[in-house]
Amino acid sequence: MNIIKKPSWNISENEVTPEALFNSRRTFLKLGAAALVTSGALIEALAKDNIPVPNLKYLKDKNINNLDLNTYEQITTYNNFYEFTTSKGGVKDLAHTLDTNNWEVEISGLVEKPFTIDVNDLIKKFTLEERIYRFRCVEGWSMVVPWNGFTVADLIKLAKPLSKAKYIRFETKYDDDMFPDQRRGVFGAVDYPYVEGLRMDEAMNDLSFLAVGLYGSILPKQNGAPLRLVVPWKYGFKSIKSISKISFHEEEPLNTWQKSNSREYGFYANVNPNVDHPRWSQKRERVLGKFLKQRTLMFNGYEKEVGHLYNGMDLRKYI
Ligand SMILES: Nc1nc2c(c(=O)[nH]1)N[C@H]1C(S)=C(S)[C@@H](COP(=O)(O)O)O[C@H]1N2
Ligand SMILES: [Mo]
Repeated sequence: MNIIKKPSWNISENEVTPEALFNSRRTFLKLGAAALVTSGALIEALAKDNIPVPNLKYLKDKNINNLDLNTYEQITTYNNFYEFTTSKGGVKDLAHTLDTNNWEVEISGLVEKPFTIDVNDLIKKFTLEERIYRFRCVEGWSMVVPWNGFTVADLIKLAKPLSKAKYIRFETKYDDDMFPDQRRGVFGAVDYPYVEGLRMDEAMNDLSFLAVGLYGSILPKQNGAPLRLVVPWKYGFKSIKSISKISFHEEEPLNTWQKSNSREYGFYANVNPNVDHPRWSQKRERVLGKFLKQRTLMFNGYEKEVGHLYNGMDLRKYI
């Protein structure tokens, strides 16, 4: 846990009240926001690292794999969000036009009864938890992120799909006042709105997650506020941001990157060091903030949890 290693957390014991809150970061996060904001010392410490004061309550991830978290700064300043720009450093400065007020999420397609719900009312229906996940972009960089949110499985239970629904489809909001490239289309290779999908058994897997926050606070706009998918065993482009439509289908949805270039990007996009991208190797990756590259793991390290979903499938064909 990298926050605790940082000098700003070296607050002497007697400066801190109540002591129980601060003896470990683990305790601190478990208690949630309400107890926290009472401490000026803590707020200062968070501010020094540019980490917002946590404003979500959630069940803590035990981080049994001891993943080394990327910093809040790294996660929120290096982004892919083509609706704003293709410059990874530029997204954070442009994303202010994304307006998450009165954000509705439409649930439709093969469900018992379609409905539309305000995203805040949707979030209130679930117990939030933290998920510390590896995140691997198809371009060869990666990071470790402490997300907050709920499982796609929980969302599916609420949506009540019919048994003939075999796929779930997600769509980013379409609003060219909020997303400048939806109007300009400068990056012509991508059709908006951005679309992604999962097979229903993939979506029901416990790893499939809908994030509403990171590091204990609501998602920054550049990371896909107010609601984004996180599928940690798949390349990052599957993790669609700023979702406003979720629907259920019999047929496999055509996702944005497959539509744009089906030779290079498919529907599955499982992280796989043994299948190269047509233009580069996928054997290694650069973790944000680290100098040396590291080996990429099969299914991004989640083979035990998801390998069975692809039994009998040729992963060279189903890219
Ligand atoms: N709507 C939308 N979702 C998107 C993208 C995008 O351009 N638009 N980029 C994808 C890609 S390629 C990656 S790697 C991740 C990046 O997420 P991050 O900026 O939170 O790291 O978002 C994915 N989701
Ligand atoms: Mo990506």
